[in-house]
Amino acid sequence: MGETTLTGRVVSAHGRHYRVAIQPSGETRHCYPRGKRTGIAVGDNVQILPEGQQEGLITEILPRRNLFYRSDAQRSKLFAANIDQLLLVLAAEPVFSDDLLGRALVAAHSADISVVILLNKADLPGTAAARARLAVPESLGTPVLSLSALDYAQVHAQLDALLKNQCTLLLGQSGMGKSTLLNALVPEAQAATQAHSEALGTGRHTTTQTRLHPLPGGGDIIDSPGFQAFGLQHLTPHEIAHGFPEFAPAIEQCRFYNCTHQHEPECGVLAAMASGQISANRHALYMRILAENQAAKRY
Ligand SMILES: Nc1nc2c(ncn2[C@@H]2O[C@H](COP(=O)(O)OP(=O)(O)O)[C@@H](O)[C@H]2O)c(=O)[nH]1
Ligand SMILES: [Mg+2]
Ligand SMILES: [Zn+2]
Repeated sequence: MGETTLTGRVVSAHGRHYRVAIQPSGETRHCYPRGKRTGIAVGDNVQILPEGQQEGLITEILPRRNLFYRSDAQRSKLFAANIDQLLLVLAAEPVFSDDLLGRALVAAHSADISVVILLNKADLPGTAAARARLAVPESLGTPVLSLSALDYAQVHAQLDALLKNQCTLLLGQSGMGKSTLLNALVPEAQAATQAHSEALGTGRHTTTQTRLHPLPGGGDIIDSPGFQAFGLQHLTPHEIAHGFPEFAPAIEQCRFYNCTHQHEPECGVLAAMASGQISANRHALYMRILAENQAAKRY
């Protein structure tokens, strides 16, 4: 059985349709999972059984380094596997959501994936005010870059070294400029996106699929569709707390080893919040995520 299987990397996902780049030739095949199997992500290394010259059946997902995903009450949405870093794209307009930003950061911190925040549309007058809203993540050590994706020279000057030889996931709400940024970095990407939407007959240029693009200078960038929700139902209470790095020193001061940092006496996190070291907004986000997970478990 072994002699006919091929190994490859998933380079695009759209529903249950996957494109797999076969190693080492690099030829791509249109693949689909066996049976009802889901849970395959862009960036996954997989084994396939070839069918004809252009198709294949995905039979196995090889072990992952990491998986970045969100999970709402109904289902999980896999963004990508085996990534080196997350580039979170925000802008002054449309206004970004603090709640969604906070959740994406929790998901990344809890999976130990490093994050760089990119404040795009630096040419817009609201940029300084938007940057002020990033004070908390910045103070926690998340780098914040600011540029205009319309200015290709600026994009290359600020991002080429960061992205070189890394696998980077581009993530952000729609309208923040992910596609514009991708086009600046990968000149062929625009043509590829358009060909795809024509093939689907949608005629839309909104990104509906997740797709990995090799960068001309080495490395890969993964473009993902925008999102309006970011559930974290897959995290345990401990992982949620781990997703807030500023809680770590305070947690050591909690009296109870199983403190949930919500109402317990002599809680280090509540004390740090009372003295202003932990932001009340961040603690409120922590409480929301925790409450959602507890509500989900009751079903
Ligand atoms: N002023 C300004 N507009 C930008 C910039 N980057 C993107 N845009 C515009 O923002 C809109 C949304 O960009 P798009 O790349 O489609 O966002 P996506 O939904 O995140 O992929 C488009 O009209 C872009 O032309 C920028 O740096 N400055
Ligand atoms: Mg887009
Ligand atoms: Zn506590």
